[in-house]
Amino acid sequence: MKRIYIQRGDGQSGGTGFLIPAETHHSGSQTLKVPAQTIMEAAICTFVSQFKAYAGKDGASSTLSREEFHNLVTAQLPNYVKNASDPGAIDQLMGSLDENNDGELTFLEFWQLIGTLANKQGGFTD
Ligand SMILES: [Ca+2]
Ligand SMILES: [Ca+2]
Repeated sequence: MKRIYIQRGDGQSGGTGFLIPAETHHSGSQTLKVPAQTIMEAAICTFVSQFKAYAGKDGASSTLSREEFHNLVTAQLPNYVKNASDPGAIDQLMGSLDENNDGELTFLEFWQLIGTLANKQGGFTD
């Protein structure tokens, strides 16, 4: 079972207040246990797995072609990217994200869109 050990900074016997992560390593045949996933960690996993699912449809499996990007945006972000069905808008959006202009979006190139949408969602200024 996972156990989280917390050393309290009580000022006695050298307490440092460091948070010690849950045990992750076991020797022998025991299965490796990792700490329970947090909400943010789960969100990251969702982004990564969804990106991979769409990027893996054709060509390079780690990047989004224009078609894959179009499919992802229309299926997954229809409320945030309102004009997703407009091919011209997709071309323009893709062009703005494709920093090295190779016609493919890496995860980090794609991630700019998520950052922009999330920023807008949060009502943050720039
Ligand atoms: Ca691909
Ligand atoms: Ca690119």
